[in-house]
Amino acid sequence: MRGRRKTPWTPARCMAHAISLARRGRYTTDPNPRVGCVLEKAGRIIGEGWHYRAGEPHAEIHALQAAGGKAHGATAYVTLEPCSHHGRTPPCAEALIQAGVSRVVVGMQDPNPLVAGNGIKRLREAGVDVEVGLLEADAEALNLGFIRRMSEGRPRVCAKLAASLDGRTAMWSGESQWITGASARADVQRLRAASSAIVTGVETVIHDDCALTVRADQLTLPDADEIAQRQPLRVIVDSGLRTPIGARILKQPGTTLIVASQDHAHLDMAARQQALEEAGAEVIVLPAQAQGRVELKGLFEYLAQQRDCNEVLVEAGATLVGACLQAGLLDDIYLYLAPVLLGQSARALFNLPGLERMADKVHLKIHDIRAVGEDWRIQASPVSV
Ligand code: AOF
Ligand code: ZN
Repeated sequence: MRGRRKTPWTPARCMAHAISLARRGRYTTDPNPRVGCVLEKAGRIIGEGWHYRAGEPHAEIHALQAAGGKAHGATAYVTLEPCSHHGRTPPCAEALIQAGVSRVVVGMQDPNPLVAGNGIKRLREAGVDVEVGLLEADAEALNLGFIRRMSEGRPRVCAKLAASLDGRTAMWSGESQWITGASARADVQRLRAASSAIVTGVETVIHDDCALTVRADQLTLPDADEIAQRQPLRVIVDSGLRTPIGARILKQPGTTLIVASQDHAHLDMAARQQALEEAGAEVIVLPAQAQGRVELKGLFEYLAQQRDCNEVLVEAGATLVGACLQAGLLDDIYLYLAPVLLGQSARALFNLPGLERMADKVHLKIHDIRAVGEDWRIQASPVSV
């Protein structure tokens, strides 16, 4: 009887496997990128690894450790260019050279200015054969936020919204819990866990007394406890420092950052700031835009440049998400639609001042629609026409 032939480990299959390994770091590597590595020799995988957490070994090091002496003469498939710098860990390009790896196939160049082609250069100088760009788009898709921060100094920004089938997010009174079901809320937990920061507005904090944390018991992932050890930075846009001292969000593990606007500096906010700091918050003051509101573009740049945020999730009311949308700051929208109707006196999803004629309508491109429990999730991004 003839044995079943195994699928050969072609270069594309090796890289696809490295990409799936990288995804295992989806919720834990922040602020580092997700990276996977496969070592192949004579048609066999002799080692593999992925980057799990910042400060811990990079993907290549795990793969080299698994392969041991067999790494000599092997081909490494790495989703991101091997690093050349001494960061929290020593350079991976050096480790690959020392192990005698003869060929390295790279998914994409590292946009980190500390690396940016130097890893590839170092490998080539040492006589290693290097190819760049295999499954590049898939390698990039792993780290859209990291790429954005490194190359443009701003994060990738997504908004999460939940609404009834008639597009309403809350009753007129502000009552909004809960529109969507438990499965959709678990899905939001995963969105949060993959984010560097969650941004909300002071009105949402006042009305919902939300915690905006990642909760292990709601994550429905095998390593939920490990994942929940890292809490995304919680950011409250609160130009006039109206966050209640007793708000739940201030008592959660991790950091709550309250962002006030310079225009309110004339008010005597020092006492208020001190009280909020004593209640556990960090308070900063950023430039203002119209009506004394915090300038959102500047806020996102601050989050990328000063707080290492790759991916920011906005979970806020119609005014703040509307302002983000109108300022062209939203990359993607995750809209959960529940099979309920709230009626015409309930609140709408976005406040978009100035939108009056059909010609003014905002266009979206829908990328994905899926059922999540009883609800539907639409993923869409704004497009200019
Ligand atoms: C790699 N392989 O698996 C990862 C890389 O502070 P460190 O030492 O962890 O370095 C972080 C930087 O290293 C990060 O910004 C990115 O440029 C690169 N990440 N490189 O060779 C990996 N995670
Ligand atoms: Zn490295």
